[in-house]
Amino acid sequence: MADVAVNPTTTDAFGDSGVPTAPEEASQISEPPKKHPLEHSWTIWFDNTGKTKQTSWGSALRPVYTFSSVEDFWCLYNNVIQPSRLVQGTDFHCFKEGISPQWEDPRCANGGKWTIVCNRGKSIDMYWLDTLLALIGEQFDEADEICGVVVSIRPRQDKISIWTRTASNEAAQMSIGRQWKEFLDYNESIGFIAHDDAKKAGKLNTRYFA
Ligand code: MGP
Repeated sequence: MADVAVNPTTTDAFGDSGVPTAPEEASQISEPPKKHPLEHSWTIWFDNTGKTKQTSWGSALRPVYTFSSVEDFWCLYNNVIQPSRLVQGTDFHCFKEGISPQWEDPRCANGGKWTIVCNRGKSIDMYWLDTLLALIGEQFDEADEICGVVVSIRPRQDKISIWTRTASNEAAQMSIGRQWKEFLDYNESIGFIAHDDAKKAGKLNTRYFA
């Protein structure tokens, strides 16, 4: 999938030096190449749970950027630091535009999440990128079921979770869980927790395993 990358910096009327080209030269430049649209627009959200322990959950949750083309994705990705270099307590989300990464959003309310845990270092960066590419490239058979993904940097173990819409749709959840493991070549068992169950009993209530 990575071979779809293009260099967005070559699409403007600036030379390699960053200096604008002369007017006659610029007039010969035809329209910049068209960007390759994604099926959905995606919004990156940022949260720092560590700094908000004393306040309510999500009070630092912010949308930071929305992209809707392959080129804008790579532009963002190349300019945003890797998960392994984020500070403890950071959550970084990539959700379909219009869906906010919280249980309260109506598209998430009846859903849940699959979670993989990762060791610090390169593996989380690789899993994060591969997951993003699978999502924005609509690689999942049940792509419509997916709300987004979050990477959580925590002192003990980092984790990545895919949020889905309909926890009661077991077949769809199992398809997403199995395909995700295949895409990442991830061999450990992973669990799916419905948000409703998380509210009541936390991790004790894992509903599905893949
Ligand atoms: P979590 O981050 O989903 O669990 O929720 P985790 O991964 O066990 O914890 P972490 O410390 O590794 O982040 C942790 C707690 O945050 C929950 O018990 C809720 O109190 C609160 N919380 C989490 N989420 C995703 C939401 C949400 O969407 N809405 C609200 N209101 N609270 C949430």
